[in-house]
Parts: sequence; structure tokens; C-alpha cells
Amino acid sequence: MKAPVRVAVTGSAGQVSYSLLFHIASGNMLGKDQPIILQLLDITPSLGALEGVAMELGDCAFPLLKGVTWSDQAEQAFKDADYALLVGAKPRGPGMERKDLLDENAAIFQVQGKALNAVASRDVRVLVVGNPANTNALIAQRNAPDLAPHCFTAMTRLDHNRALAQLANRIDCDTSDIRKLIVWGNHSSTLYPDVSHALAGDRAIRDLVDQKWLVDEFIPAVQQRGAAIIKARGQSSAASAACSAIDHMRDWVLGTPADDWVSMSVLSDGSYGVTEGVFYSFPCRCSNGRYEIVQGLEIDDFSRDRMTATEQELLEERDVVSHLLP
Ligand code: NAX
Repeated sequence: MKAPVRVAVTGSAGQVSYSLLFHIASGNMLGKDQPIILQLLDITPSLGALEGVAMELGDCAFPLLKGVTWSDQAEQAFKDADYALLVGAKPRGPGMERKDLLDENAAIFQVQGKALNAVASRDVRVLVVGNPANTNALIAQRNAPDLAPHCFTAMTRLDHNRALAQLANRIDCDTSDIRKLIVWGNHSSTLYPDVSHALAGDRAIRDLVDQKWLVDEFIPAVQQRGAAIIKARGQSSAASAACSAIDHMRDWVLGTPADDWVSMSVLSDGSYGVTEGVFYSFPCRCSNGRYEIVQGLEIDDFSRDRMTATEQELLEERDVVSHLLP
């Protein structure tokens, strides 16, 4: 049996975590042979709720779950963490401007970046889920100068999975038949789901769906899916977000299939002309626990315009929080 690894989850008293923690503990994220110690973090008023979640985790009798701790102190929750899923964030309140949301969350991710820097494993793998996820990831990463930048990622896998589901439904195939889809950019309504390189089996998706449907229905549906879920459910996506976080981490740690890739928000190194130093969603391949941005894909004018628009939004977000970026 392998030695247990430590998985820290912030916002552990929230609705995404209420699904996520149970997937992690059951082995869906790191494999059925990987024992786990969960280290839960939330704010002080939620400590009672954290204890309740820990009790429920125990009640599941998961064979892989070797321990659960809970705390309202980031340095305690991140101590020796091998994996950290940063889900906790402040939701947009009534009357709050986007800038206020960015500011308030920036402060949280500044503290958590510093705490990760101080106490997490030097090889920690961090996934930021809490919104605005890409910019929060940038703040955490910049506040953790002793950790390699490639330790940090943000989640656009839910958008990727939403796009897969829309396409599979349209062309009447299984989601697993579709490969090489890309979500570019920010996890926001500017994201760009790109089918230019996508295949269903061995057929180009572009030959199976018309451009009008892509432009008028598919792209807006993926961009607006979060809002549609809120409208229907009265609450934001939770179980689907948890499943996507599991997919993201599993593929990062255990690897992507040789003939496919996934969408991950990672620190731009200038690939595809995207400004360096923002967390931008790229097509990535993973092996041996490391991601690499897929290189050499052709970008047409239609895609370029949309890739630039979502990049622009990230640059604007970065400007708003620039005072928190060392
Ligand atoms: P909830 O409001 O249910 O839970 C958030 C939890 O975070 C709460 O328990 C809160 O007390 C805690 N929290 C707040 N500040 C904290 C801090 N400083 N340290 C630790 N915990 C803190 O939200 P939930 O529905 O679980 O969503 C969590 C986050 O995920 C939100 O920011 C949400 O916008 C974001 N999402 C991101 C998605 C993505 O694809 N990247 C999709 C799902 C989700 O909407």
C-alpha cells in the first residue's frame, strides 16, 4: 500500500466541497490505491459545519481515508499538503461590483499563497476553483515565490466538459468519442470553446456541425452555462464543478491519453501569443505529474479574435489586483 498523501481543500463547508470531498476520499481523484489524509479549511463561523462534514466522511468508512483534520487557519490546513484545492471564495453580494469581488477574493488568495509558500510540500499541486479562478490563481502563485509556477493551475475543466456534452448531444455520440476540444482563456463568459481541431471518432467536428450553430448556439451556451444553472437551480453549479475538479486533478497527476488533451488554466509562457504572466486556459497534455501546453496548433482569424478578447479580460483583471502582486 502506498503512503498516504495530504489533500487540503478550502471552502470545505461549501456546496462544491460537499460533493468534492467524498469523491476525493473514495479514490476517484488519485486512484483506488492511494490513501489520503484530508485537511479541511473554512472560515471561523463554519468550524461547526466542518466538524459535521468530517463526521460524515468518517461515516462513509472509505478504506482509503486515513484521517481528516479541520481548521480556520491556512497554515494548519496546508501543512505538508501534496495537493491543495482552493475552492473557498467570497461570492458576489448584492450591490457588489466586479472590482469589489476581485479585490475581496484577491485578499483571500494572497493569504493562502503565502501560507502554501510557507508550509506546503515543495511539490504541491494547486487547483484554484474559487472565482474569479484565473486571477485568484495568479495572486496565489505570485505570493508563493518559493514554489515553482507550474505547481499552480485554475479550473476550466467544467467549461471543457460542458462543451463536450453540448457537442455529443448535437452530433449524437458519446462524450468519450470526442477528442481535441479546447477551451481558451478565462473561466468567465468570455471563454472560447474551440472545435477547430476537435474530432468525433476520426471525423472532424467542423464537418459534422455548421458554423451558424457553433456561433449562435454552441459558443454562447458554453459561455452562459453557469448562469443557466443558477437560473434553473437557484444555486451555482456544485456537483458538476466537483466532478470537473476531480477530472482536472486526476489527469494532471495520472496523465492524459496519448491521443487527446484537456483544457487547463496555467501560467502563460507566451504560447500562441498570449501575454506572459496571466493564468489562461490552454490545451494541455500531462504525464509524470507535469503539464505541458500543446504547441503548434493552427489558429484561424475567427479563433484569434475570441482568444484575444478573453485575454484582454484577464489583463484587465490583473490590473485591478496589481497592488497584491509582488
Ligand atoms: P459556497 O458559498 O457554497 O462555499 C464557499 C465556502 O468558502 C464557504 O463555506 C465559505 O465559508 C468558504 N470561504 C470563504 N472565504 C474563505 C476563506 N478565506 N478561507 C476558506 N474558506 C473560505 O460556494 P460554492 O458553491 O462551494 O463555490 C465555491 C467557489 O467555486 C465559488 O467561488 C464559485 O464561484 C466557484 N466556482 C467555480 C467554478 C469553476 O469552474 N472554476 C464552477 C463552480 C463554482 O461556481
